[in-house]
Amino acid sequence: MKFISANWLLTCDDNFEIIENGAIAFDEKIIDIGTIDEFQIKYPKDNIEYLGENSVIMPGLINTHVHLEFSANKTTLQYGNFVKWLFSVMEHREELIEKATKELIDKELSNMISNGTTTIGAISSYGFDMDSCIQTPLNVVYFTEILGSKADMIDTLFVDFQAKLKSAITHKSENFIPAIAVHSPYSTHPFLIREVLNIAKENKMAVSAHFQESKAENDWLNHSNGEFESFFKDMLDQHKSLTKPSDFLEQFKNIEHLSFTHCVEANEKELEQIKKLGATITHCPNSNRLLNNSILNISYLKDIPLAMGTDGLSSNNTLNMFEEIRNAFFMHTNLDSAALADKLIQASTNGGAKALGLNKGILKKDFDADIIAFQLPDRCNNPKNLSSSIILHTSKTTHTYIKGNDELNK
Ligand code: MCF
Ligand code: FE
Repeated sequence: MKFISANWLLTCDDNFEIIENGAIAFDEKIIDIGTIDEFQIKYPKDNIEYLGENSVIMPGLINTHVHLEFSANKTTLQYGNFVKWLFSVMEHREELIEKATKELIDKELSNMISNGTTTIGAISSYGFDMDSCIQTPLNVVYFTEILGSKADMIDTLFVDFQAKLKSAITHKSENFIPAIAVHSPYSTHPFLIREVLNIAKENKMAVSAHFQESKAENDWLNHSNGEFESFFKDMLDQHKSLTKPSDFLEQFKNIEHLSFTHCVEANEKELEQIKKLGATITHCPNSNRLLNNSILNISYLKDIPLAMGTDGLSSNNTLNMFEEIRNAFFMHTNLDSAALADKLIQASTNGGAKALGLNKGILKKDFDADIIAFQLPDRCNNPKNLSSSIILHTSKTTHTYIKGNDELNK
């Protein structure tokens, strides 16, 4: 059993309890949690390692949505407009995928560990990131993606999807968990959606989908016009949207661990449906900014659970979750800064675990010991300022424990 202590311990439980001078005992799971004083009485013979001045202990960060196969993009893709970006992905996809070698993906995963991430939801379009995801110490919920709207391609696409999913299932382990991603309502045929969701239900798999990411998507789904019209006509000879947003959402009933990424254009009715489905919204603020999509209206979400993701390097310059939530902190100017900071930290831990269906994200007895620690540059006098101090001053951790092992100090 290991014992560590710090000036501040954020449990990220549902009440966002913070313990000043906190201590935690763990092996693979969390065994006990309390104040340093309590621990000294309870465990008089054990060495409780103090992590230094202005130290903080909190749950590891959960990056609920990332596309590792696009990790080679730096300056290739066209930002500033969602449809132009999509065209540029189609044009450069082969070269980007080829450049995203195992070494490159491994390097990104190891950077994530240094940046305090302990779990990712990896959306896999091709399966080329599978070996890296199996070998990394990170916990990976591995989403095999289904994508394709052309009726004459459905059978081929489904066979290909089944083969990739089967391969993921063969490698299932405690820290590599197969799951299913539906790319989006505009790009995936309703037949494929129905079939893959049946598989998800039978196997109790987590499911994720991009939803209402851009105005172009909203116009196309509701009116079959807008910026997507020429895209579908020219690329796919398709003249009408295959589904309405609410019909798309209806298909996701009875999925236990469900998340929709982006949702920046979702209207009140769609948000109500998302809430009824018990789903989480995954917010990827950097990606929304770079593709000139809207800023998610967090107040509009009311009590829909929130998680955070970086999306891929196809629409971001970093996979560092601290940098992601720092940008979100500056972006949502209509919210009180301290309350927003708490919400973003909660969404990056507890919220991510809920979206992915994991026993993580909270420092509490019997939860997995995915724990990070770091030091703030100076004393924090008030727990009310702790989350914003963390978000403003942290990019890396000194300790990243995954199931009780410190992956930074081996
Ligand atoms: O979330 C962003 C933007 N929205 C949609 N798709 C992607 C994102 N980042 C990467 N993608 C992938 C997606 O999984 O790009 C491809 C899909 O395989 C786009 S479809 C040509
Ligand atoms: Fe994405």
